[in-house]
Amino acid sequence: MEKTFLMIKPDGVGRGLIGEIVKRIENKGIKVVGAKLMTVSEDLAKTHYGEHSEKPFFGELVEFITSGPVFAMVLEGENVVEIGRTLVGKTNPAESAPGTIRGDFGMTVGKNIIHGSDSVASADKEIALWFKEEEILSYDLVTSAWVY
Ligand code: IDP
Repeated sequence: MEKTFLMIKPDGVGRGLIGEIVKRIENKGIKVVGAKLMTVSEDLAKTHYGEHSEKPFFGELVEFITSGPVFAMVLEGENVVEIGRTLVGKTNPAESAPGTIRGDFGMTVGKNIIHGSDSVASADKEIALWFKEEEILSYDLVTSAWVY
């Protein structure tokens, strides 16, 4: 079964949106197999956003993501990378449809509430970066027979 990495950023945690966002994930039929509230070190932030290291907003991005707790999750489901991105919405909340997390709660690209892996390859990389193997659990949801 496919896995993805979603992370509620400091603005989402600070605005008390953890429950609202997890509710959407569970309601969709996605299984949460790992989750933790944590602070992000500068090293982790720089590695996670490494592809943006040459961008003018990189410093601001690292400062933001290390500025308060984040809620990191590993999610499991069929096609969950793509479905996760659909729930999250477009990078710029102004272009995100209502009904998406960024579309419903975000106003600016710098504070867009949540991160979601954009491909299976980056999901694998990000899960390994953010979670230890023993933090990812395997269990059955009784609802899965009605989801699949
Ligand atoms: P994504 O989060 O939708 O995958 P990316 O292009 O990978 O989008 O960018 C990573 C994060 O960097 C975005 O979620 C956003 O918070 C931040 N970011 C992207 N572009 C800008 C910008 O022009 N100014 C400030 N922050 C930006």
